[in-house]
Amino acid sequence: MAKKKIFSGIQATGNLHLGNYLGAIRNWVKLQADYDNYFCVVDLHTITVPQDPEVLRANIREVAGLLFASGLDADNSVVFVQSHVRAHSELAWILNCITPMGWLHRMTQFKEKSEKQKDEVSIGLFDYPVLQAADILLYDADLVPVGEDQKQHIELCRDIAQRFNYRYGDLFVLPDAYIAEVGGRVMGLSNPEKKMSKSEEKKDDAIFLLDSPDQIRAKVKRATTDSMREICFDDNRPGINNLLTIYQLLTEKSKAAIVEYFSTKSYKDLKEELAEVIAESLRPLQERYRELTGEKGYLDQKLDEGARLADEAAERKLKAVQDKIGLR
Ligand code: ATP
Ligand code: LTN
Repeated sequence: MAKKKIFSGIQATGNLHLGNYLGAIRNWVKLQADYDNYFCVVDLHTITVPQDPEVLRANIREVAGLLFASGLDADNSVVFVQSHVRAHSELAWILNCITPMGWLHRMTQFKEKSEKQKDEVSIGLFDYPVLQAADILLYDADLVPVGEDQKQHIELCRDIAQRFNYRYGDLFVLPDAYIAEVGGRVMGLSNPEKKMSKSEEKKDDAIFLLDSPDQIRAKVKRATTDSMREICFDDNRPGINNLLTIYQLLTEKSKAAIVEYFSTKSYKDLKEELAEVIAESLRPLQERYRELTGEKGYLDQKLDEGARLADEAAERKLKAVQDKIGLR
């Protein structure tokens, strides 16, 4: 039986953090053997807000390198850069023409991001979820593993697919979001009321995947907690809850075992142990990253091969779309 298909994407903003890793990338690595997979560095999404060209060029490579270093492998997964496959832009345009503006006005991520940008908001930022729908629908993805913040975008993608299928006849697969029960929303260290984010102004809010052990120790040490003492999982105590959740995700121990283990310890102990667990978990990834970026031509060759395979699949689907709507 043919395997089910997975598609997911990640922006080329550099500085990938523990939230990206635990909410998305690590799940991609875990799932890849059981599916046909497409993982994409979505550079066209990245330019929906202003980017410096040199920085963008470097970030595309950094993010791709981190995906391979995290354990995505070319035997199981097609890893590629979105702008290398032209069908993404073309299908996005076609989907634009069947998507009501009202649907996009409801997107909470647009509301948040556009508030920050005020007068500078581009049409691209507004249209972002339609390009995301094109990404997913081009590859007939059944499953889209993402963090919780992307749920609304995947639902919109289903709505767009359904509208197309209804108008022109069945062509698109309706995808489901895959959101991990634990890890779907890793919170910030300095502001545990909000998700960990690259764009957070406070630099200490996120642990970046390439942070040194000392940087990790310093950030965890400064993480916001509360004035209580007891170490337990409690949604009403977001700081401690988040530290314990990160500990749980990285050690894969049960909640009960963790609470028992820390029952006689202090917040200081928890922070020190957590920092070591994070540093140890990231060490192999950082080593592989240095190895593969040190090998001349490695990344380019992998990304060229990924683009070739993705392009084949995407072109086939785009032609089928063009047939349906009368462009061919
Ligand atoms: P950021 O807010 O840090 O800029 P993003 O969500 O805008 O990140 P991406 O870097 O493209 O953009 O996210 C890649 C993946 O990581 C997505 O699946 C997203 O849902 C997930 N993700 C991002 N932040 C978190 C988080 N704090 N917890 C869990 N998953 C997250
Ligand atoms: N919007 C996503 C990135 C993204 C994506 C996708 C995720 C672009 N295209 C397709 C899943 C499927 C984000 O994480 N910010």
